[in-house]
Amino acid sequence: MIKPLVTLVGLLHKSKISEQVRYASQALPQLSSEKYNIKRKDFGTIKSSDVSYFKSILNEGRVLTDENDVMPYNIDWIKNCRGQSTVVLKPQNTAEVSAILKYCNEKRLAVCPQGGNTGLVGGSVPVFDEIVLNFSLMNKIESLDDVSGALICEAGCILENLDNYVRERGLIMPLDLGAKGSCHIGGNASTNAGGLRLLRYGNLHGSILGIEAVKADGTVIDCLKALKKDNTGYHLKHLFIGSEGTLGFVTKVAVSCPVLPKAVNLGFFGVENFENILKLYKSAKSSLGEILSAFEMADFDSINSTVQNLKLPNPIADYPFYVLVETHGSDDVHDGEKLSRFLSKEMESGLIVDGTVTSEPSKMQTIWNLRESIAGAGLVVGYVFKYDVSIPLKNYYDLVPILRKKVGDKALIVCGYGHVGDGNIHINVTVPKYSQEIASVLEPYIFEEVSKLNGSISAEHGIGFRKPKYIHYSKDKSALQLMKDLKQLMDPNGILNPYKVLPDTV
Ligand code: FAD
Ligand code: 2HG
Ligand code: ZN
Repeated sequence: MIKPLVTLVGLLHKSKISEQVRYASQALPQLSSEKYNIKRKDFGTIKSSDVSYFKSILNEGRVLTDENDVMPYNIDWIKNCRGQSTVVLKPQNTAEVSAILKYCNEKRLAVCPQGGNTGLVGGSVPVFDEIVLNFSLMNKIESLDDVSGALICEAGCILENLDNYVRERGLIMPLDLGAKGSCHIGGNASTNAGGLRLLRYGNLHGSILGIEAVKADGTVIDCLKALKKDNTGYHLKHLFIGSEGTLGFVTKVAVSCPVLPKAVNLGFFGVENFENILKLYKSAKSSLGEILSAFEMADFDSINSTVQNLKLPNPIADYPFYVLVETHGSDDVHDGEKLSRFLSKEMESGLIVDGTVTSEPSKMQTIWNLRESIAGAGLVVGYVFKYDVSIPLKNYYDLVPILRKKVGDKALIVCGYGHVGDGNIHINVTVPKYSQEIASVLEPYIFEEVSKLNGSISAEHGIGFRKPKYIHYSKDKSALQLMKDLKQLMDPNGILNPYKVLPDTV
């Protein structure tokens, strides 16, 4: 029986980032299977003998079956999806993951891999009674080569912990995101997470040097080389990067860590219109050159709703648009001057209306905190339809005003923000409560429009549970068929994260 809501809400607030968010509604989300009308596939159902087996290879404490203990693992970060799993397993090493999958494959038991459960497309939680395999106890750092920058660690290491660890040794992680306090490096690899530094350090297909993963039948695939160059046959690690747990479970990762920049400077600017943001981006690339590490934008509604809902300070006045520019370099005076010169030049040209430049850690933190908190701000007042799309820069912001008009007063806020340098905009449509009527105004319309603009329906969050039926807007039939063939080869019984990524029909 489900325990009183008070207890459940307490449990849901376990993770660090969830604490930032006071949810408007304390009700449990509707079951995903009902909300999206999904039929259970023909998998085995868990018996008490299965639970006994899991307890024999893990131990009592690492097999959760109490409904209250299991509940948080069934619900995603935005409280949109709710699965019906009755068992959560917490392996401590690769051999345990392998034994679990071998057993599940033989019994046709479906399994949902879960990292920090910060995913935004419902991929990290079960839909029906899939077993949750949670990686939080696989959190050991194996080695760090401080000359090459190669870090080898287990999949369940929290990104922020890794960043702190390598910082103490003169390096940084090549990726940074608002969920860093909770997300795992294995989750990052499995989603090919982008984030706030991608502009400078590239995506994980480049930064991940090697991967160890477990296939559906329990075979451990060892591609855990920490070499920059390795052209020996097929580059198999890439199959696991971004495949969202549908081809194998990532157990270890080798990551190339860049050098900790000696000088970090941050500018936060007010801008009159979106056209000026594009001009500013072009100018920033030429004025700041190799030290440019982030170029982010947010519209007034994104910043204003974050300020209002989360009571966060905005260091500058109200403007239609905001731009955040960060530099990573090696000379504090030189880099600071470069950014200040850029600010003065563009204030004179009128591209920047107002702005601030700082290298003081606490001030930079305030600005980044405002930017990173946009993702959770709408959840305080209602339900948020989240879209994460890539659009060619000249059309980057086009859909926001169009959607505002289309949803009218059904929405509390329609806002756009994101990683301009990567052509990736996040459009958040906040409504008082989830409704199928509003969902059908937005979808598939938004994906059709993105497709017409030659964009991608998922820039960085993935396809997960929410978007398989829309994947054809971004992927050709021939590519989808190859995805299906690979799935069949690596997971013939389809037990790895079912109902996710792949559409039912090609
Ligand atoms: P989970 O959410 O647990 O899982 C994500 C997917 O990966 C699921 O399909 C899951 O089944 C699978 N998975 C997890 N671990 C493994 C494993 N070891 N092996 C195989 N499959 C696995 N994303 C960005 O790209 N850029 C951002 O800037 C960004 N900012 C965010 C800010 C906030 C506040 C939040 C809440 C989310 C943000 N995200 C962002 C989304 C999310 O944090 C990323 O997708 C992240 O990489 C997920 O990591 P996780 O450990 O939480 O994975
Ligand atoms: C970000 O860039 C994240 O802040 C989250 O990718 C985006 O929640 C979102 O829409
Ligand atoms: Zn993002």
